[in-house]
Amino acid sequence: DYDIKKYTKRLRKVLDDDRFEHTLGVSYTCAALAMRYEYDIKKAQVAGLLHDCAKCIPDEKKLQLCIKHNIQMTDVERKTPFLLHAKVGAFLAMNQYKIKDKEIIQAIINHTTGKPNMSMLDKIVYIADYIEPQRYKAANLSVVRKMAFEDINLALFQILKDTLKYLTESGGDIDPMTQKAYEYYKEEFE
Ligand code: DGI
Ligand code: FE
Ligand code: FE
Ligand code: FE
Repeated sequence: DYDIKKYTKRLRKVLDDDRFEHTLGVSYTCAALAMRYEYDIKKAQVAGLLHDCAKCIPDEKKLQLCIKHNIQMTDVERKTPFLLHAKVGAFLAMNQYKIKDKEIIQAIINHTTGKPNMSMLDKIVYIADYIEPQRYKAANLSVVRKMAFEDINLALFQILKDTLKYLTESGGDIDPMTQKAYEYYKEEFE
């Protein structure tokens, strides 16, 4: 079973204070969304807890870990290595935190870019990451926070749309997966 106390203890050591607080916020928000959408609460909590476990690893080290462990990188990830905290985080969840559940691992991989046809847990973590109580630098927060508990797919699409808009305006390189995720859900809503 999941030793949430042990994971939390490790995370407190490997994350800075703000990231640790964000992590707790995401974990509890995941639990709340799991209650609303009748998903396994413990699994949602664990996925939220571990989603950013690689966030405080320096970029150079993340790139090294990807090369060493054959983790495939896109060109955008090579250029924007912070994106790799998702894939590296999934790797650490498996190998350090000993998580065997594939849905949890996938949710960690998908938490930054999203992807087409996300699982319920992918959606829960992706959305919780955006709406957790400490988050304040995101578009349409109060609207999306309410929407998340009313229509999970609509909230997901709104976040994908706002993220793409932000990346386009700020000139960030867009990962192919972010673009594909947006287009997939756009089909559904526009
Ligand atoms: O790790 P967190 O900050 O909690 O959240 P996250 O892992 O979801 O990362 C959020 C940031 O990632 C946000 O500023 C948007 C950015 N992002 C998402 N998709 C892409 C992206 N940045 C770039 N450059 N390209 C993407 O495709
Ligand atoms: Fe993240
Ligand atoms: Fe996110
Ligand atoms: Fe996060």
